[in-house]
Amino acid sequence: MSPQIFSALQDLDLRGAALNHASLKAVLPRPELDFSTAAAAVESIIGRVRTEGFTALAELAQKFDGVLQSHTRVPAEAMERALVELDPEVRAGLEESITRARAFAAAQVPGDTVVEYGVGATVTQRWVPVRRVGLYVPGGLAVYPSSVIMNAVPALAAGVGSLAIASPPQKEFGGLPHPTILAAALLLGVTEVHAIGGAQAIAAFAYGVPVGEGMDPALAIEPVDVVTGPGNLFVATAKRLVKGVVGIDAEAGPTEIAILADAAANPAFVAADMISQAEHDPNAAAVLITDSPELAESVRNALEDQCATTKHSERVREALGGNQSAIILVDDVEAGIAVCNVYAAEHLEIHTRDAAAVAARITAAGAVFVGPDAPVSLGDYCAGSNHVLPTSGTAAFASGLNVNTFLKAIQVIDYDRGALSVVAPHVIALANAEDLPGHGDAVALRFS
Ligand code: HSO
Ligand code: ZN
Repeated sequence: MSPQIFSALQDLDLRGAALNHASLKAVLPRPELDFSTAAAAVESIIGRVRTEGFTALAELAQKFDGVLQSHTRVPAEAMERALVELDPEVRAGLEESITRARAFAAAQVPGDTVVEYGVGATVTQRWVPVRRVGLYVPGGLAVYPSSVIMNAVPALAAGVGSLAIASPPQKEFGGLPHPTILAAALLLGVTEVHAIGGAQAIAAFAYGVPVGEGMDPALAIEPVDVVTGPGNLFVATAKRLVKGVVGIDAEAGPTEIAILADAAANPAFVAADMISQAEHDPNAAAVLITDSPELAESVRNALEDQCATTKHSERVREALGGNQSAIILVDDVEAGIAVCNVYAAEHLEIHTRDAAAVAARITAAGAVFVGPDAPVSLGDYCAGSNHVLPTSGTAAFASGLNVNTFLKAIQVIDYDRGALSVVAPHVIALANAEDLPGHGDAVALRFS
């Protein structure tokens, strides 16, 4: 009897196809996120939080999360209890994750850039952290204490002085966020955690929650400068709508994994890694790009085997069978690299000979995992890299969360009179050319 194969996963045969950017982009599987469906509801939520503050938050928590709230801030005792009651193995895992993420983030902190244009003339680029950030940690299908680490560590390494976390209230935990999230926050020294979910959390961060006269001042939330963190369509839409009022990180849609593999790849590893990301969400994408029809066949077999026993098999089967997932056949690894660079995956694994050399030629991906022993799950938890990464092709222009997400560059211009005199004629000439003589006069005055 021939082994059962996983047939729900679509085939896309690009052997002999044109590999230019536009034609590849048109055929690669990627669903369009339709922000318009959520926009009206999210706009109304943002408006309500801005005008009604805590009253709106409490009503929305009752409506969406089924909890009655007297405040959003998680009390210190609940945070401490969560840490005391945390499973020691989970604690050890979180601590290892924090240690590695901290080392990578600390190494990213940029130094000032100074250029001297002769005596008395310097221009400096100075990096300054934003004052306060709001980190959103989703609830939903899974609980993500690891995302607390991935959001908070680079902000702390950047030197951000004030951090707040929001995560949806959970009915089964007395209206607080999941205790592992509280414990992870406390391990990082973050003590301001709010039980707020969805678009309302993003609104509360962006505009703050003012308290009216006679109200408990503890209900207030101070506005932040940057909001980061993944979330569902409502959260993503809210982040789009508040962008400009605050900074946001890259948009995070459903998780994606692309794997570039040749005939030498281990099909069981490839299948397991596809399943690992497909288990996040029925809309998650898993894409295998290979020049080996034999490998494609063995990965299908392995997927069928592993799907039979994996815990979230229903979700996984839906994700793998969706239009967003595929096995793509290409002529050779060279063509595979071209496909990967157009697809711009959130996560890209390289399972080819000379994996490091292939990885070095990748120009668009949130994160690249090199070789058979660097699965995405390593990066999700304990590699040291960040797991908040650009999805939906935005890796073409956006980066994963890092220290720079939380820094601003200030340019400092320091010229003395002698240094100014050297360029004065040029400033005056350019000012006149732009018909802005006042600009030139401001310089000339200093020498008259
Ligand atoms: N793969 C997810 C992150 C995550 N995985 C958290 C497990 N926990 C998006 O990069
Ligand atoms: Zn994951």
